[in-house]
Amino acid sequence: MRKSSIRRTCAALAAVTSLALAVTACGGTTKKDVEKEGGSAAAAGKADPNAATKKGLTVGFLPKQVNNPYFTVADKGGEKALKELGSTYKEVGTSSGTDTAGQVSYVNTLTQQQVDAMAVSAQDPGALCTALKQAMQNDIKVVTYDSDANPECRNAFISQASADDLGRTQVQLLAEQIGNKGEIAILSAAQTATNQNAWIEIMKDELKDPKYKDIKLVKVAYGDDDAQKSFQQTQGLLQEHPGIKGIISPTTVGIKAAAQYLSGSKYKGKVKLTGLGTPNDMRKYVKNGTVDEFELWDPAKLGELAARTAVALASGQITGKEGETFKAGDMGEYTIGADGVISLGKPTVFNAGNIDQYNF
Ligand code: RAM
Repeated sequence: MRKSSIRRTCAALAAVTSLALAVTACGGTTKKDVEKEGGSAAAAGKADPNAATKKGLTVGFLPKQVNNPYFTVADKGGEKALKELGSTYKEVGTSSGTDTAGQVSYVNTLTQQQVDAMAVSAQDPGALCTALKQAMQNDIKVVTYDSDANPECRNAFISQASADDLGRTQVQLLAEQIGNKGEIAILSAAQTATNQNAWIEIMKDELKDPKYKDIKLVKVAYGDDDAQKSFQQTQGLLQEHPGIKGIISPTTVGIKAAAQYLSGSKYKGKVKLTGLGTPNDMRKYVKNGTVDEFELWDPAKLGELAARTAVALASGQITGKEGETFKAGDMGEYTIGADGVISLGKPTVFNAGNIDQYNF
């Protein structure tokens, strides 16, 4: 039986039985069968950088949260790239940033729909693993973008910038704004978020530098990428710790909600706020003096790179191994780093001087 017909039969089986059963019955056979059939180098685990870019593929995007403007921009970048490549884009996802069970069922849905690849931003590094592994056993390529899953559960991770750069630069931005002195807090997204947790660990490490000896991190609060909860958490932070001099919010939803709270309070301009935000969300707060400087990468480029990586994987040009390179259209050539991580580049810092040059 050819691989494509194996996949179709299995997906049909998955549709009528429980997916786990279908995958147990089918998943283990697909890869081996292909190898026995003398399938492509990629199917046998080797990249073929000269393989033609396949057209007519379907790539499913599963962001952390569908109604989050950051992911709207990122996924549009993916959609545009897929159109250019002659493939089809689709997006599924939950409206809450903390619905890991919902994310798992969307991975299963994409598997049942036999997409060729999926790009996933994980709300939790471990929760999606079983479902993602089932997808890969069904020969679906899995890239994570923005927020990683455990490395064995995906082929590659498209990282927005190195976690090290992002963690350290956010502390540096705030330290400068508060003159290296005072209590600070972090307003994060979900408590399980892989990306925010990685950055927070690095922030804590950066804070160990003796030059920050007069800065004290008093609390890490979680707003769950929910605007109202993030607003309330900011209010709560300042009630609990009225001496706070600065807040870092490494989430676009959190920083916007915190800015909204600060700008309508007596703390406006006095309590400094930085972190990761989109220029369109933050413009108003930079102009009204609530926020001095914050940073981000271009989410559209992140989505585009995720789409191009997914297509390169599905075309067999790369397998996700360290050292493999591929051409990502106009974005140029990318090399896969350790643990299958592909890094987009350096973040951009936004302030009153440059914010009007950006529209996302
Ligand atoms: C939010 C999400 C996303 C993160 C950005 C900075 O939109 O938590 O995962 O990368 O902020």
